[in-house]
Amino acid sequence: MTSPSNTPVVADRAALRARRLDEALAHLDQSPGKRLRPLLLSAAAVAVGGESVRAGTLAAAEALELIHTYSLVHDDLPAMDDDALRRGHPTLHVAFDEATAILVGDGLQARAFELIATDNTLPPEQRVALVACLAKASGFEGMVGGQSLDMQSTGKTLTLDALKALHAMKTGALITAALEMGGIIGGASTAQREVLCKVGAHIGLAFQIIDDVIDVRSDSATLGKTSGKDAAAGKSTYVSLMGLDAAEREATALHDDALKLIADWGDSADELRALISRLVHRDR
Ligand code: GRG
Repeated sequence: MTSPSNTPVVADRAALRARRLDEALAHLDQSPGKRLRPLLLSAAAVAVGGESVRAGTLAAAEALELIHTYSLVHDDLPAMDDDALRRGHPTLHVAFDEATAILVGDGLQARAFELIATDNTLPPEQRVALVACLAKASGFEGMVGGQSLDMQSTGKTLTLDALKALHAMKTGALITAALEMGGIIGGASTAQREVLCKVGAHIGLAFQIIDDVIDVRSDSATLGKTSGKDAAAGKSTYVSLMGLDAAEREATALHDDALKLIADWGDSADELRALISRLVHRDR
């Protein structure tokens, strides 16, 4: 007879895989994003002297994209932005249901940390540093905190400084984490990591400013998501506070300052420079 202590709790793991979650993940796979954060991570690793395509880089880059994807799935929920369109396709809670969208987001988040923690090609101390960096950027002091501030800002006119602080957390923290994680994998010195964080703060802000500019300039079909939502919800945006031209000038200045920070980094930083420019000179 099998004793309770050696009876497997999960007799057949494959049978326990929830088909609905697999279908929901397949729906997300139909419309991948621009993968800017994984690209930034890899470019930062190369910039500080690491190799771009090694297993550990791929695991960390994938983890970052999973966190980003979870944030978009949850952001679209009725309790948050209540959006029906994302990347040109129905949002997950519309195509499936709210419970599935919440669970997929939760699962993606857990999987992200699992990917890093179990990657045997990364030294244990790097795994710990990567998990800590990604968790901090995702959590109360980063994206989640920024999202909460954003939700509380509906119908209020924020000062420019308050808007910047909100976006540094909501959007900037994960972009900065991409660079910092690349630095960790590439073996960056403390000084290089500090520069990468400064670059992240600059381009995170520039990225969000351009997002607001594109939101005004484009229609929903071009954007693949509902355009003009923040303004319609009475939220402050860079365009509403600064005007379109000044917002574009500010993004260009941040872009230029970011490039100056890595001006003496040599050819290994070319990929990073190109990405920084792509981030600001984008139309979607
Ligand atoms: C729900 C915890 C939680 C957080 C949500 C990031 C975020 C916080 C919400 C997204 C809202 C939004 C549209 C912010 C503007 C900046 C942004 C993150 C745009 C989307 O990122 P891209 O352009 O998307 O990299 P793709 O689709 O290319 O992956």
